[in-house]
Amino acid sequence: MAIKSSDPRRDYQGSMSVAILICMLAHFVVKINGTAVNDSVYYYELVAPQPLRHSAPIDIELQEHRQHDIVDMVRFDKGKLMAKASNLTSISWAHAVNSQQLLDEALGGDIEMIEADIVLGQLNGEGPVLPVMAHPPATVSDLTLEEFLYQIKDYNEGHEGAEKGVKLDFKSIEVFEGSLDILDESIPKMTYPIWINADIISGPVEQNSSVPVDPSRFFAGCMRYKQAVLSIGWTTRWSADYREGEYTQTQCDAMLQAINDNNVTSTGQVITFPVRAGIAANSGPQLHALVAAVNDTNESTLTIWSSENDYVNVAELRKLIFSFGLDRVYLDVPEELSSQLDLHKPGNGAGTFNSLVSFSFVSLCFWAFSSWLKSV
Ligand SMILES: *[C@@H]1O[C@H](CO)[C@@H](O)[C@H](O)[C@H]1NC(C)=O
Ligand SMILES: *[C@@H]1O[C@H](CO)[C@@H](O)[C@H](O)[C@H]1NC(C)=O
Ligand SMILES: *[C@@H]1O[C@H](CO)[C@@H](O)[C@H](O)[C@H]1NC(C)=O
Ligand SMILES: *[C@@H]1O[C@H](CO)[C@@H](O)[C@H](O)[C@H]1NC(C)=O
Ligand SMILES: *[C@@H]1O[C@H](CO)[C@@H](O)[C@H](O)[C@H]1NC(C)=O
Ligand SMILES: CC(=O)N[C@H]1CO[C@H](CO)[C@@H](O)[C@@H]1O
Repeated sequence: MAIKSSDPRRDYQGSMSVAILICMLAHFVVKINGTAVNDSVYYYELVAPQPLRHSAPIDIELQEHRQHDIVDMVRFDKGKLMAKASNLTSISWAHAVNSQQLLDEALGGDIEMIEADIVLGQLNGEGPVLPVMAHPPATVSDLTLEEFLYQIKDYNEGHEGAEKGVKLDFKSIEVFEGSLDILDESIPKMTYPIWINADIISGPVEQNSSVPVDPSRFFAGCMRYKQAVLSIGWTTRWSADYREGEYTQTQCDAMLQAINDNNVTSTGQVITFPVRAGIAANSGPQLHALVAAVNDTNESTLTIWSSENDYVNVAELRKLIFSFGLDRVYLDVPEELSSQLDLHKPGNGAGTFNSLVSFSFVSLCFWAFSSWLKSV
């Protein structure tokens, strides 16, 4: 991230420095574990050396101004990012952004994460078969994966400090492997969150119409992108008409097995489990056991998603969210459902949400992870 602006504020607004700060603070918080935090000095020292990187001579008076600016700015950003990390459900999503029009809307709106599906298909129904943005059974799109990623990168370069993250949902192992050249080219340059998603295990309810993405081949590809969050889920069958059904112990064990067989926790990659709201609501014990099992080596989170019109037991889902804590659950669901969830106050006393000291290193770094990696 080149330091180029003449406006002192902008110099420090790069997500890179914010990311470093957040990660350092997370270490700090973990270390003191439970005692009160006074981090203002710490922050100040961390950022203050930055002006030395300027090649131009720096006027002393200007530098003093800058240091005041830094402290103010860092406090501001710290607060904002802390709020996000302590309440991952407050991160906003655009879901199924599978066309040029939807991408334009997502980039023009104030959402923070763009979720989209990738299949092998054709651009506008003609030409070669290539990775395009569409959800099965569609195989035609007006947007290729390459163009989609390019437009997000272009947007983010022009909106430093307000970058949007991206979650790529690969619908088959063929399209994932067919996308590796594009990902090789684009992911290392990303200074914003990148999640790679696939449904790698056959899941509820007796889902047998879509083939899961081969876990070993998927993980083998993902190893190339250490900065990417691994979002690994189950194929699902659900709708407005379902009431019963859960992520069974067998299905959760199969997920854990796939993670262990492929040495995924040894890569240090961040893991989130995408779970369908209506089914997750019925699956508390199994999901807790899964997260706890992964937690032996690596902390993980849930990403609750839902299709429009899915049946969801809202009270049970709410209980599930607070049982994990708002710092462990991303929420990518339709507006109607999120407003019903009423997440502003913890319910049932089971929540882990409390204060600054409850932040986990992973939760904090999740959001800033790719920027942080770029800096080391
Ligand atoms: C935090 O540390 C700074 C600098 O040492 C000090 O001025 C400030 O009063 C401290 N704040 C609290 C709440 O202890
Ligand atoms: C999928 O499951 C349904 C219900 O269990 C069953 O009727 C159907 O034959 C199965 N289809 C395949 C392709 O196995
Ligand atoms: C996982 O690690 C073990 C022990 O280091 C090794 O034998 C095995 O081949 C690895 N498996 C994969 C899929 O990398
Ligand atoms: C994960 O492990 C850490 C450290 O071992 C522990 O403090 C934390 O409570 C665990 N979280 C869950 C959800 O099991
Ligand atoms: C968490 O974020 C959600 C969504 O923005 C919001 O409705 C809720 O009030 C927040 N909860 C807390 C405890 O901050
Ligand atoms: C993000 C994270 O917690 N990564 C850890 C995952 O587990 C390996 C092996 O224990 C650690 O080395 C990583 O730091």
